[in-house]
Amino acid sequence: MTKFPKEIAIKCRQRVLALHWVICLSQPQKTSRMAANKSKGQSSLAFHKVIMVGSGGVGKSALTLQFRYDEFVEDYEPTKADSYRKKVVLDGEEVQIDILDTAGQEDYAAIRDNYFRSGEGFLFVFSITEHESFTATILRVKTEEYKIPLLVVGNKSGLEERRQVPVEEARSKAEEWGVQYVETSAKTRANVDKVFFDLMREIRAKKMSENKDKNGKKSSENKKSFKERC
Ligand SMILES: Nc1nc2c(ncn2[C@@H]2O[C@H](COP(=O)(O)OP(=O)(O)OP(=O)(O)O)[C@@H](O)[C@H]2O)c(=O)[nH]1
Ligand SMILES: [Mg+2]
Repeated sequence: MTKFPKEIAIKCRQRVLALHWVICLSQPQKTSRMAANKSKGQSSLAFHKVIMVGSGGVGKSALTLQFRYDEFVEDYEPTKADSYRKKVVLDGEEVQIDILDTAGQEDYAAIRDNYFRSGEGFLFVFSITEHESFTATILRVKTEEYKIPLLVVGNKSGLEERRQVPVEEARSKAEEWGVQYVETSAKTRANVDKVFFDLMREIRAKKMSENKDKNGKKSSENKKSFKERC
């Protein structure tokens, strides 16, 4: 029997997961409600959906692959859309992170823009060696709803001699938006875990405050109906 190459199997899995994101687009509420309705005995792993955004070649895939597989990929192969899944322990709790690695190349913009709605948090990645990629980030963050959890990530921090974006410039923009700015290197793994974990913490905090609001609303509705009944 001919052996199915491992690389092809991995690629197929990424595409299937990316497709899963498209399907979830039409029913995000349903999924979270289903999780909430699980009985106490059943394991209900928390899911956090993260989307990688940024210009072509800035290192979105390299960061994702480094986080997922602890590997640095030297070759540049423009992404259309790939999805990755990993179980991690976040502050003592086992959670699952779903990462959607989107296309930076404008040729694939239509595919990319379709996915945005389904993200719970975003890593806006630019390369510190390319000022244009930073400008593109500024435009994107401006046009996106940035009340959602997001981090601005200056990647390729190991290439200091080719730096075009001063730390202060990026930091002051991030401060203006009230978000965190972190520099990473997909090559050396510097701050790679940090950006994914910090983003998951922000997503978790937002979900918790939304749940509180919902529960608060419910209990005040219950109180009201009790009063009305009396
Ligand atoms: N030295 C160095 N090279 C990097 C780093 N991150 C990515 N690269 C290289 O930059 C090139 C582009 O990286 P990708 O991760 O494919 O870029 P991308 O943002 O996914 O690009 P698109 O898929 O087209 O949007 C590859 O050759 C990577 O090896 C880094 O931190 N340091
Ligand atoms: Mg890519």
